[in-house]
Amino acid sequence: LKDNKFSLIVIEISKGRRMQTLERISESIVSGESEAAASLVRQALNEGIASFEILNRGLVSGMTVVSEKFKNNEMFIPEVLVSARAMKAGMEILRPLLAEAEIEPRGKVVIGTIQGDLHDIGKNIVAMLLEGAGFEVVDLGADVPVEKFINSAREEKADIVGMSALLTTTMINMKAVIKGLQGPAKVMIGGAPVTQDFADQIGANGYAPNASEAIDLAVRLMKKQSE
Ligand code: B1M
Repeated sequence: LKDNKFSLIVIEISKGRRMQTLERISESIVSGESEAAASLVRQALNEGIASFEILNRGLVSGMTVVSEKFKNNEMFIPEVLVSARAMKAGMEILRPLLAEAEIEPRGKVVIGTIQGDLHDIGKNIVAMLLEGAGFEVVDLGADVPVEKFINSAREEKADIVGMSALLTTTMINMKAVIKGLQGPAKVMIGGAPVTQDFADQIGANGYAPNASEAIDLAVRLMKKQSE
């Protein structure tokens, strides 16, 4: 009984330490400390925290705070950019680990942020998780011209074309890509202003409100592909 109690205490302490590390990762994103973000991600991995959990409960949770602060005028563009850089520093360490999770490609996704739009944090997360879920991902980057999406989908023989938009003024460019696409590729879209209604309106095959649902959606679209 004594031994059991001791084990429980040890488990609780280590849980507490893990939470602390995740919170510190989140804080390093908010304060925009790239080096701290990278070294805390390494520390979290050494503590045995799963890469998926570090991404969601550390990095993404920090960026969510940044989004809120930006919305409430508590943070401004230069600070947001510094936070975005810290997020990238942390993500660089996780990327190979998330990609290692599966071996056989489940399908090929050509992904990017639509023309006129420089926001790439959410798109990068979706791309990384897709890789982690076993998809082969061709990332076209941000501000991707309509023609480039269309040509790359054909050249890469993409199973899925994924588009992200964060601006109400750019999301409409997704419609032009869908119109120009020929072939069997399915289209999935996402980004803060995008909705299921909008996806239906422009004829996309699916919409996901966040990165984990984007992975489920991609898996579903691959099933439809083979039907
Ligand atoms: Co800009 N920005 N920004 N910004 N920025 C927003 C989007 C805004 C809502 C802020 C606000 O006013 N409240 C607003 C848009 C308003 C609108 O259109 N209605 C805005 C504006 C106006 C602008 C500028 C015009 C500002 C200016 O210059 N005056 C300018 C535009 C530049 C351009 O693109 N041409 C601009 C610039 C910037 C920065 C460069 C400073 C920086 C981007 C840095 C970068 O990405 N490298 C930035 C940021 C960081 C933001 C906010 C604060 C945060 C966005 C973010 O990274 N969120 C944002 C406020 C907000 O969204 N509340 C804002 C975290 C990220 C994890 O979430 O991207 O939503 P998100 O991705 C999620 C889901 O949406 C989903 O999964 C992701 C993970 O769960 N998802 C997909 C995303 N893509 C998907 C694709 C899928 C499926 C799911 O399938 C393919």
